[in-house]
Amino acid sequence: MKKILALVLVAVMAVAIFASCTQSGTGGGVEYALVTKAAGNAYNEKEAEGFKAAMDAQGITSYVIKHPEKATVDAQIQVINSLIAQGVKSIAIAANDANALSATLKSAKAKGIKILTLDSDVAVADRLTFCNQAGVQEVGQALIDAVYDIAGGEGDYAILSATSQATNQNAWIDAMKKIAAADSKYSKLNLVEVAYGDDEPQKSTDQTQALLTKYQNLKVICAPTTVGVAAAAKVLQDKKSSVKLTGLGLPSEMAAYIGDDADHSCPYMFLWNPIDLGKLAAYASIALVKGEIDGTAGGTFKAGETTYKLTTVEGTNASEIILGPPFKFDPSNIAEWKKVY
Ligand code: RAM
Repeated sequence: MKKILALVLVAVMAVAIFASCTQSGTGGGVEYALVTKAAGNAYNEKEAEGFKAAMDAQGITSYVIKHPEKATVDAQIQVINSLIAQGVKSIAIAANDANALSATLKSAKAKGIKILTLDSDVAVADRLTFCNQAGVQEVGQALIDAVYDIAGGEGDYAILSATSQATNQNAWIDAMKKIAAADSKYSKLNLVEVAYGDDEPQKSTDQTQALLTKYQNLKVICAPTTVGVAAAAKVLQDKKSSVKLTGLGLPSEMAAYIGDDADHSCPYMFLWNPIDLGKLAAYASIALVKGEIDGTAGGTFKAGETTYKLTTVEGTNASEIILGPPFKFDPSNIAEWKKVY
């Protein structure tokens, strides 16, 4: 009996592990695909949850969700090639690199597959539109202002990012640097290092520890990645470090670390709703496949009750769809939001 139980357990676990990498509707062929950055990241699972919910709401079962094994270009190329072979109609992807997916995405496009991005963009020529969680400028501004505020207007800060090639993190970091350079208000802040935890918990933990060792006068770490910020929060809080943290985090993972006192490592942080971002990507995929939008700025489509408009990405004639502004999580609202995502 025990043996049978153990076997059943192993089988259930195997299915669960498989499901965390690939999830699909119950339909026959596959038309709509979501490719996240990587497996093992709760943020990506929330995106997937939203994508699935929107497909279900539309009665569409011909979709597949893929979480590549690692947050690398190679892992994504493999997934995209298999989706091309399956003859999907659209691929919504959170890119692990702005340029290195180009050749693969071009061959998908040549097969008539509609390519769109969410969360992390590619070069605008390689996609029709981008489901952008929040304006890059707004995120950069929120983060640099949080660093300024928490550091008391001056001193050393470090950034703990995801992978060094991640388009979204690089865009936010770039925006932070540009905003800081353009206004003398920030001139007493000193960025000592941008470290990369590769959206892996252990590497992010190690990188946080290394920052603490290297920079004795460090005041603040800013981690614009949910994986990095959660790892750093734990390191700082366990050590009762005086170094404070801010960044982009999932309320469900960060609730234990948010607080204004010496017992908590993170006074406040930001994010948006990753479930809504997944939904937006699903509705945009459907609108592209049905020809309701073609990626040209000015186009509109419905995502549930909301009508979204494709707007122009500054300095280009390419489009993006902005989900909304970044949202601040602090001791006053974290208990409420940790239940949501
Ligand atoms: C991590 C990923 C994701 C990013 C969030 C904020 O989960 O890097 O791409 O948008 O952080």
